[in-house]
Amino acid sequence: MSCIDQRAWIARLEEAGELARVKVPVDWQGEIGALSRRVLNAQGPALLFERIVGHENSWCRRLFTGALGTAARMALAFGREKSASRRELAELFRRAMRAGIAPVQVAGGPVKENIRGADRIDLNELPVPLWHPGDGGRYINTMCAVVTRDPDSGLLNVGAYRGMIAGPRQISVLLLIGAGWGGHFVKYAERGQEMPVAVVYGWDPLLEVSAGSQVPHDVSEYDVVGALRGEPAALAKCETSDLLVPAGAEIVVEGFISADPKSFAMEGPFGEYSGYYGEPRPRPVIRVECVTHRNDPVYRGSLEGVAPGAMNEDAAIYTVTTKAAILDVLERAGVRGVLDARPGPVTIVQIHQTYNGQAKQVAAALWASASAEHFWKVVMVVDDDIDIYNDRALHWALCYRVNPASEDLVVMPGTRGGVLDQTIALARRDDTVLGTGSWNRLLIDATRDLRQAKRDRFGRPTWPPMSTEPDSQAAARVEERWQEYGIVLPRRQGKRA
Ligand SMILES: Cc1cc2nc3c(=O)[nH]c(=O)nc-3n(C[C@H](O)[C@H](O)[C@H](O)COP(=O)(O)O)c2cc1C
Ligand SMILES: [Mn+2]
Repeated sequence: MSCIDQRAWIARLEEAGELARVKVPVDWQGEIGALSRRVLNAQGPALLFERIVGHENSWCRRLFTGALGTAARMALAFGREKSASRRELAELFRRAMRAGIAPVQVAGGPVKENIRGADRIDLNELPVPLWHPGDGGRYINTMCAVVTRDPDSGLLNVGAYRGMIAGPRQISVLLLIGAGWGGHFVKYAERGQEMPVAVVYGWDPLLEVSAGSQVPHDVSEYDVVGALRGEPAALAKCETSDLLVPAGAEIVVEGFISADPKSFAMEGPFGEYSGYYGEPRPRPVIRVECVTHRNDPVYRGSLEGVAPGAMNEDAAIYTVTTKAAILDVLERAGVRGVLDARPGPVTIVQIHQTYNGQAKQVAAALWASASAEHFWKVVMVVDDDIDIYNDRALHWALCYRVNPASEDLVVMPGTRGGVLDQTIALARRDDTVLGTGSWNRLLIDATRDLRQAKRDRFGRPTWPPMSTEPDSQAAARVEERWQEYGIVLPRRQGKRA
C-alpha cells in the first residue's frame, strides 16, 4: 500500500471523482456547516473549500472536510478499490491492531517549513467553521489527531477529541479520564506536571481513522497506522516537547494542559454524534505554545452532529473500525461462535449458538471492555440465519425471536458510559464528579432460546421448522426446471457486507 499525506490523499480523491473544490467565497459562520450537512446527507463528494470569507489572506486559507464520509472513500483510504467490503477493511484494521509497525523518527520534514512561536499565534486565523448553529464557539479539534505520551511507559497515544477555540492561544477540550489521553493526564497531574500535547491536522487519513477508533489502550495508534500503510509512519519531534508528529502533516499545534481548575475555560455546547448538543462545562485547556505547518497548509475539520438515519465521517469510520473492535473484544474475551458484527446506533452481533447464555456473554464482554465508554449502549444479538445488513430481517428477529417480558431484554443500569447521552439526567453524567457518565445499557437477546430447543440424538439443538425453508426435494426440482418456467427475476442490488 502506498504511503500518503493529505496532499496525495486529496489528489487520489480527485482522480477517483470523489472531490469537489468549492472556489466561490463561503462563510465559516454557519454556511460551511449547512453545506457539509447537505453533501454528507446525500453521500456526496469530499469538499475542499478554497475561499473562506475573512481567511483569503491568512497563513491558512483552505479547509478540507467530508473525506471519510462514505464507504467508498473509506475503502480508498485503506488503499483498496472503492467497492471493497466493510468486512475486508475491518479485517485489515483488526490485524493492524494486533501486529503494528512501529514508527520511525526523522530529522525534519514539511511540517517544519514554518514554525510559529507563541507571539505569532492566533488560532482564529485558521478557517475553522462554526459547524452547528448552537455551538459555543469555533470547534478547531474535530477530525484531528491528538498526541500525548504515557509518562510511565512512554507509549504515544493518538486520539480524536473535540476542542473549541477559547482564546487566541487556548483550546478548551472534552478531556475524559477514561480516554487514552485522560489516563495520561491523571498521571501528569499526580506528578504536579502539565501534560504536553500535540494536535495534528491533515496527514494520512488512516491516522484520522485510527485516532477516532477503539484501539486497545496498550497499543499506539501510530503502530496501527504503520501496519495499515505497510510502512512505518515517519515522525518528527515537536519543538516544545518530546512528542512525535507526522513529518508530512499539514499543521501541528503544540501545547500544554494544566490540571489546575483555575486554568479551565468553557467548552461547549457542541453538536455531537447523537445529533444533540453536548452541554457546556468548564474544561481543561490546551495552552498553545507553538504551531508548525507546511507552506500554504490545508486545515482539516469535520461535521460531527449527525441527523437521525444520516451518515457523517465518524459513522462511516465506525462501520469499519467498530466492527473490528467488536470482533476483537469478543475474541479476546473468548466468546465462541461470533460470526459478524454491525455497528450503528444499535450494535448487532451475529452468533452461531451452541450453549446457553451466549448472547448474554456477548453483551457482558462488550460492556466490560475499556473500549465501551462511548459505544455499545444497545446491543442486539441474533442467530446465524439473520442477515445483519438487512433491516427487515433484524426487525423480524426483534419481533419473532424476542419475548419482551422475559430474559430476552436485559437492562444493565448505572454502567460507565459517555457523558453526551441526553436520555440521562445531566447530574448523572457529570464526569467531573463520577469520572465518567452513567449509562443504562440494553441487551436485546434475539437469539432462539436454547433451553426450549429439542435435542437430536447427538445432543445437538433442533429448532422449530420454518415454513420459509422449502424441502430439499422441491428446491432441487425448482432449480432443475428454472429455465423452463420462463421467469425473469430482477437482478439483486449488491449489498456491502
Ligand atoms: C471526530 C471525533 C471527535 C471525538 N471527540 C471525542 C471527545 O471529545 N472526547 C472523547 O473522549 N472521545 C471523543 N471521540 C471518540 C474517541 O476518539 C474514541 O473513543 C477513540 O477510541 C479514543 O481513543 P483512545 O482510546 O486512544 O482515547 C471522538 C471521535 C471522533 C471521530
Ligand atoms: Mn488509544
